[in-house]
Order: sequence, then structure tokens, then C-alpha cells
Amino acid sequence: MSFETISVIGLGYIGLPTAAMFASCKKKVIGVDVNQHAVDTINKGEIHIVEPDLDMLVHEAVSEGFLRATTMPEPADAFLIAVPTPFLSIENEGDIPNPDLKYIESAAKAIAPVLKKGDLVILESTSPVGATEQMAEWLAQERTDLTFPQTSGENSDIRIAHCPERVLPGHVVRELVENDRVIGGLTNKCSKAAVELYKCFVKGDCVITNARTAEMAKLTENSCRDVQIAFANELSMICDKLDIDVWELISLANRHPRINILQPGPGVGGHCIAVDPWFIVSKTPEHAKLIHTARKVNDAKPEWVINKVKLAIADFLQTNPNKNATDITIGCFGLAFKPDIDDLRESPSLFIANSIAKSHPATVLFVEPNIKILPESVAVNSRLTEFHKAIQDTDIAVLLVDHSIFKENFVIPKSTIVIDTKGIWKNLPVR
Ligand code: SAJ
Repeated sequence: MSFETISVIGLGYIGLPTAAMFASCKKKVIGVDVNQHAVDTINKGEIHIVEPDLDMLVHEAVSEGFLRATTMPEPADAFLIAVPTPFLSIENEGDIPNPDLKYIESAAKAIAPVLKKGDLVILESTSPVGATEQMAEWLAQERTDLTFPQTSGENSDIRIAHCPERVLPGHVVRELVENDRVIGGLTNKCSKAAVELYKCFVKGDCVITNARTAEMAKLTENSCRDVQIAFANELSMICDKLDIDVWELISLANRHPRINILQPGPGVGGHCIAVDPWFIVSKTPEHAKLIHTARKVNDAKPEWVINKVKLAIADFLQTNPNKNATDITIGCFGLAFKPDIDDLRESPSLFIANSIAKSHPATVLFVEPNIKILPESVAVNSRLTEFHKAIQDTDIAVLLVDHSIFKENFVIPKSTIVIDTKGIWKNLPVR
């Protein structure tokens, strides 16, 4: 089997680096995306997302003629679907969100007309258990002239597998090459075809399983991390009540040879860890109690931080009886969903900063060194401010993200009240 032409559907944080990696193996790669701006940018050899080393890779792939982007699918030997799988919005607070497979459905329906006998279709998007079988069904409905593994087994015209992406934003290019891959074919032949495809650039092991287990493996990894972060977040609230430094506590506990507690923070953000556990909970709510509780603990943390700020305001007014709330400058340090990235999507820090700004009667300083403008959705009294200026002008400093720049040496005014959700400003020099 040989894959000369590879098509990647969805040119976002996963699809574009994957397309560029195949192009670096001198394969002809057709990238497909509904976003015309993304397509035009890529065809100029540029990128529309921030990811280290990706710009060089895409530039090389496009200028050497191995990668081309388009909005309309074209025939290829292998198709990789890397579109978002968000969840449907809930009607009532407390409802369990259900996964929304509409992007997978439209990707499947878009490639169906160009499929031919012998093609391989891989679903890379993080998906609830059963999504690969559902995708195979959508394809079969569109192409009754072809046979599919769900009905024809090993003899099918089309091969189908789920191979979840597992790379860490900020390290995508390296992890695409080095990480092991879980390959879940609908049949063994499907798995073997997918292994052959990935072996072009993957140096890690390509481990074969079935599609459902591969789907669950990805959800398990992210749920495991969510549960562990929830444990750390719960500890942080317990320790706050008991007047114990949670950061010291965790570093002491982690000296035990079999303990490795993660770090608390303002909540869990991004489009993966805060989403994927719901795909398990919504399928098996009666059994996924721990996973569900972890989600609730992590989702509740931003409100806990907002409440801390309210208490700090009350504290400030008590010690400064001549002042009122309009005299208080609050600084929110960090808006991204994790350190040293510019990604504000599903960020608890942005949510906290915005909630503070909405309820505070004075300007709130937003400090985010990785962005140049604030999103339009933020409260009108928020102002993007340079870090060192903001730290001098702030009465209440809310540290929300452990960006590297916030760990460098600086002096904080003695009177500033510090709310540190990441434990990096414990021993700051004051003047
Ligand atoms: N966080 C904490 N404490 C910690 C670690 C993380 O509060 O000790 C927070 C972060 O600040 C952030 C959130 O959790 O808000 C998620 O960050 P992350 O670095 O744990 O993960 P992501 O979302 O950037 O990437 C994850 C990765 N999954 C795992 O590590 C199991 C990545 O490998 C996946 O490919 C990615 O999800 C994905 O696409 O699913």
C-alpha cells in the first residue's frame, strides 16, 4: 500500500502541523479548510495560528510544492479528519453537556464524493466512544457504490481508523514525531494501513487497538489529568481554610516516591481537558461519578478566586477607611489558559479578569504579555497594560497565569494585596 497523496481536513492546531509533517516526508498534501483566510494564509507559506517551529515547516512545505490548501476536498489516497469536537450548549445549569459531532459529519460528507476504492479515512479529532463507527456510517450512506468495514470487514473498499491526536500545544511539532500513537482501526487491515501512513514521520510506537478503545484512550488521558488537577484545586481550597501553604504542602507530599500531585490554579482551561471528560460523563453518567465531580471542582475554581478578590476589596476598604471602591486599582496578571501561550480560548483567567472588571467600578488593568489587543468581548473598563507599569499601579494584584515573565525579578509595593493562584509570588521582594 502506498500513500502518495494525503488530504488533511481541518487546518487548525492539529491538522496544519500534521499536514506539514506529511509534506516534510515529500508526500503530496492537500489541506482542506472551510476558512478561506486560513487557506489563503497557508498558500502564501504563512500560518494563522501560534505554534513554535510551525511557521518554518509550513513555509518549506508550501514553497517546495508539497503542501497546498483549498476549501474543496480533492481525491487523495488517505484522508485525515482533524476538525473540532465541541459540546452542545446546555439548557439548564447542572445539565451534562453532550458532544457535538456536526463538524465530523460535515467533513465526512464533504470527502465522500471524492473517495475511491482503496482509500484510508482516519478520524483524529478527540471523539466520544462510537464516533468513528458513526463517521463510517455517514460515509456509507453517501457512497452506496463502495463497501465499508462495518459491513464488509477486511474486504472493504474503504479503510477506517481512529488515531487520536495527543500533542501538547506549544510542543506540537516535537510531540507529533516523538509521541507514541494509538491506532484503532475498524478492522485489523484498517489499523495496519494507518500504521503505515503514520510511520512516515512518527518515531514513537504505533500501537494497534480497536476504534472504541482508541477513542476511550484519548478521553481517559485528558480525564485523568482533569481529575488530578481537581485534586490539587480541592487541596488549595482546603489549605486556604486551614492556613496552610498548599504549594509547600504539595512539594513535601511529592517527595514521597509514589506521589506526584499536580499544581492548583485558577481553574482548568483550553479546549481539551475541560471538554473531553464530559464525553465520558454524558455516555455513562451513572458510572462516571469521580470524573463528573472533578469537572465540577475545576469549573467552580474561578468563582472561588473571584470571591477571594471580593474579600480583598473589603479588606482594603477596612484598612483604608478614607477610600471607596472607585479608588481601588485591580491588576489581573495573565489571561491565557496556560503559561507562555497567547491562546485565550476557554481561559478561566480571562473569565476571572472579565468578571472582576464587570463588577468593579474603576479601571481594571489586564496584563497579558503574549497578546497585543484585548478581545472585543471584555468589559469596557478593562485596559491592556504592560506588566511592570501595572504592578506599580495596582492595589490588588491577582496572579492568574504563571507566565515566565511574571517569575523574573521585580519589586512589588508593600501595600499591594496579592492573590496568587499559581504560587509564584510567595516570596516577592517588597518596597
Ligand atoms: N493545569 C493546572 N495544573 C496543572 C497542569 C495544568 O491547573 O498542574 C491547567 C492549565 O493551566 C490549563 C489546563 O490545566 O488551564 C490544561 O492544560 P494542560 O497543559 O494540562 O493541557 P492542554 O489542554 O494544553 O493539552 C492536553 C494534553 N493532555 C494531557 O496532557 C493528558 C495534550 O497531550 C493533549 O493532546 C491535549 O490536551 C488535547 O489536544 O487533547
